Amino acid sequence: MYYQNNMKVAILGIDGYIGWPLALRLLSRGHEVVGVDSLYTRKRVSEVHSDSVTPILSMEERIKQIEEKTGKTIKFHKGDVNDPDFLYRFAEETRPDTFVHLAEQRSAPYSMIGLTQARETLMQNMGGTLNLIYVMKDILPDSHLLKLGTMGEYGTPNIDIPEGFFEVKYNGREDYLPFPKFAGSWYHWSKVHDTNNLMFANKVWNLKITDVMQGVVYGTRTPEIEKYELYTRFDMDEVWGTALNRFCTQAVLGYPLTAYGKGEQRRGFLSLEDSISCLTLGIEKEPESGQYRVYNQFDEHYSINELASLVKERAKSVLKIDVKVDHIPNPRVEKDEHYYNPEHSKLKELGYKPSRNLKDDIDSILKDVFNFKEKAMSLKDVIKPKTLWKDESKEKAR
Ligand code: USQ
Repeated sequence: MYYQNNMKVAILGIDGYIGWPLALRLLSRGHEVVGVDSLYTRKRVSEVHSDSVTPILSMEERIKQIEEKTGKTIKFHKGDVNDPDFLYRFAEETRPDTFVHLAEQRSAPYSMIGLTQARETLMQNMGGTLNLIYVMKDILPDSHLLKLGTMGEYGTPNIDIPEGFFEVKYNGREDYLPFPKFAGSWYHWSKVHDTNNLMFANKVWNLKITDVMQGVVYGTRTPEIEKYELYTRFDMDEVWGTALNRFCTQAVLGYPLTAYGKGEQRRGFLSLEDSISCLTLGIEKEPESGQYRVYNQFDEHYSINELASLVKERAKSVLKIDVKVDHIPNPRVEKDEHYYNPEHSKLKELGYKPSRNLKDDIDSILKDVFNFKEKAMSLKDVIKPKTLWKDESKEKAR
């Protein structure tokens, strides 16, 4: 394992919540960045009548501003990783050292809207990853793929969760095997299928792969976003927004926080800044040739009730806003009380030091969202959960 500077990194999904701040970080560390995006998320978010609360520029305008502010450029290729011709052309032309694959449909609720969205999620995500595997095998067999998976691949088993693999004893024999997966949405299953395909590609073609099982990311800022004043997107609607970002927005608007079910479900969380640091570490300290490695990427795990209480307390302290926590019927099918103890030491062994504390992060999200309160208010109709994992009325109607 070695440390590399001045790498050429292709970020697939560069226009997204994580892709954009990752591009800024890599540029500031002296790497060359090339980007791909189909602008899929912008389109799908607008289809559910939502938008980013933070103001985001077009990709062209982002690149123009970064050139003016840093003198560095990002070569952007608009296209879909699910189109093999496009991806082969892109790889031939740019020949990166590392592919960071973030270009997947990333919303669990979106994947549960209906058959169209379930098919789209599975085909889009598995198709894009499969294309990338073949592109690497055929054109760049020594390149490194850092692929974003999810902690949700594991589900919530009643035993500790290892980082990808574990030792099993069965009928008197032992082996070291992939940990069983039990995901909670078609989106999360699409990541499980990707993982299986990546393990197989590594086995047959020795491809160098890092599979990142990332927890729920929250936040609005990284040092580069602050320095260049170029926001990344921030979603808070029921389809595209994630728990803590939604709670902070709800608090700014004075709306009750939407804790689903009993609120005792636990997930691994990490700040946007920590996500970018971990991904950068995984890019710069790449696996050995022919290695497939798995990281559980989160800082701490919290229950939904713990997060909601902390947001309630910080909203009172920072913005003098009183909010209440509403326990609404869970639109998802998931355990809302369970054991949860995933291991997460490998990234720390690689050098990851969590940078922030949750209280400060929540304060900073609350202040940022408060600055764009009018925009957040204009999106108030898309806060309440409408996407049901199990729609009883449809079942009765059939
Ligand atoms: N939840 C609430 N209230 C809300 C929103 C969510 O109680 O208003 C609960 C959900 O029921 C769930 C938990 O919060 O138990 C997390 O939900 P989420 O929407 O924040 O996150 P999730 O759907 O799991 O997906 C998100 C990202 C996805 C990423 C995943 C990491 O959208 O791209 O892969 O987090 S993880 O959850 O670890 O699998």
